[in-house]
Amino acid sequence: MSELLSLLIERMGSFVSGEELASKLGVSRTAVWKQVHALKARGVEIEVRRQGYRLLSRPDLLLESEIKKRLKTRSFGRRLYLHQRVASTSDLAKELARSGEEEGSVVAAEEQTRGRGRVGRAWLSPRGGLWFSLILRPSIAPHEAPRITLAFGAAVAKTLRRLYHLDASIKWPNDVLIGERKVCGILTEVEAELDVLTFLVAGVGINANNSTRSFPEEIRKGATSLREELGRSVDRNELLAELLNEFERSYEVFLKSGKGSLLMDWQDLCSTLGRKVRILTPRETLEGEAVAIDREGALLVKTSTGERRRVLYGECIHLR
Ligand code: BT5
Repeated sequence: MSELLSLLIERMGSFVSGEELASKLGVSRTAVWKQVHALKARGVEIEVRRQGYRLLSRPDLLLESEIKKRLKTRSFGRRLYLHQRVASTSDLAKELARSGEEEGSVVAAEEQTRGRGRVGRAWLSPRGGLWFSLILRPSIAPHEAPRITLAFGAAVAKTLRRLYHLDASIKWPNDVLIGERKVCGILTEVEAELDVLTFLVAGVGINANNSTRSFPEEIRKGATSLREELGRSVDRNELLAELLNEFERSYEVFLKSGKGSLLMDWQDLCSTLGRKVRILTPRETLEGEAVAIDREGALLVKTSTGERRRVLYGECIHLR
């Protein structure tokens, strides 16, 4: 179905005969007809006439062929599982990983009904957003996993800057902001045996073409979407492919050279450094100035008494 749609996208606005489509796809004309009707049922606007089929507007759907034609990766996104509606793409990715799925596979969905944030928080995932999870099998110790989240956060911020010229920055540890509003969250989950990581699932949620207006007030005031920032929709297939290209590049640097060079990027893209922050950890709340990120990805905070504290996990609030 995705290939048929790709052919219609290439010829948008003009009729393509059933015969031509059938021969290009190597299927019968009846099969083409059935696929067209399945697409129409999903809301894709296709006009059906005697002379063939005509796509009336570009559909906002994740399509394997549209993603793959832009991928420059070795393994990331080479296997794609695209769904309409799931509870959580990270749950599916974890199930796949447990049954031996290879590194680089991606699960994405148009909509999540139980999207998850950290520590049991909910992640709102209506249609129009980009919700996906990537399976990785790095040979690292579980405590090194947060560095990968940092690297991917930087990769998201860089990609949003490059594709859309937006003022994207990272809020330690795992949010991507535009201005002061959250456009993306990343959830990294690991499974390990003893001290060896068996797999890691990086779940990425980006408010792309969805609106944040329907979100509850307390979430809406801190959230934004690409469409709201740009005043137009983005091509989510292009965005996903470009993110995977950037993720794989960062991941390879991370595996080869440790984290040095990633940190350089990270510092440049981080809006937390130099700010007054409040950090909430399960044990305490502390306030001070965020002064640095260390090699482990921990945030160093200088408190009002001049004490330097190191926080590896926690919630960060920008105070000014
Ligand atoms: C995160 O958690 O930011 C990680 C979000 C990861 C979502 C992806 S989507 C694909 C994959 N599948 C999943 O089930 N999850 C991953 P955290 O830092 O805990 O932030 C959660 C908080 O962000 C919530 O408590 C809300 O306040 C806010 N929030 C919820 N939905 C949001 C949205 N769509 N946009 C902006 N903020 C949101």
